[in-house]
Amino acid sequence: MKVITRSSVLILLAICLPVLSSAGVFMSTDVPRGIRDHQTTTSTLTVPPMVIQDVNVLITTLYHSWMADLVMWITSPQGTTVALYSYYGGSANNMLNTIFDDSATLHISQGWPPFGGSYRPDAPLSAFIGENAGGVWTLYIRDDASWDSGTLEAWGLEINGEVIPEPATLVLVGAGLAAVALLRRRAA
Ligand SMILES: [Ca+2]
Ligand SMILES: [Ca+2]
Repeated sequence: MKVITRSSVLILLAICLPVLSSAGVFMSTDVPRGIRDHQTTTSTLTVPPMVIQDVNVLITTLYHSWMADLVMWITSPQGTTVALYSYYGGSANNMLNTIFDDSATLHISQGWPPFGGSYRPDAPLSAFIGENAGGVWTLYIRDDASWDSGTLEAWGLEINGEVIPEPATLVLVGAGLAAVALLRRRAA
């Protein structure tokens, strides 16, 4: 007689779960946001639950003259903060189609406005690995100098992760495995 055990269910789940990996780009919908002298601009976006394997930050369109006014950082739903950018680019303008990626060859300090392409941020985004991505992410942009201001028009996150199954999914998988075991018992 074959009996399905708790441990065999867990082993089967461990085999099945890595298949449920997910990759997605999540764009903020609360833009445009003004970037004003001596103020901190925030913008948020919401991500579904998944265990983070990699995060890249996409600053798609940010208009600002004299980019050296700015400092940027990002905070995860779990409250982890990673510094992205600090006072680079001198008097030159804008950040367009910029990807902050730990895997980039160049550090952001080696780029020049409008910073098109991939750059490593000030601190590694790997700080987010293993966290649950689910919830509200916040991008902060502080303008520390007078005269030049701008707007954040578009930004997002590119996240690779493993989907966290809903409890209902686990119940269904468990029920399916039990049914298979029952059929095998009847066939035996
Ligand atoms: Ca990356
Ligand atoms: Ca300014």
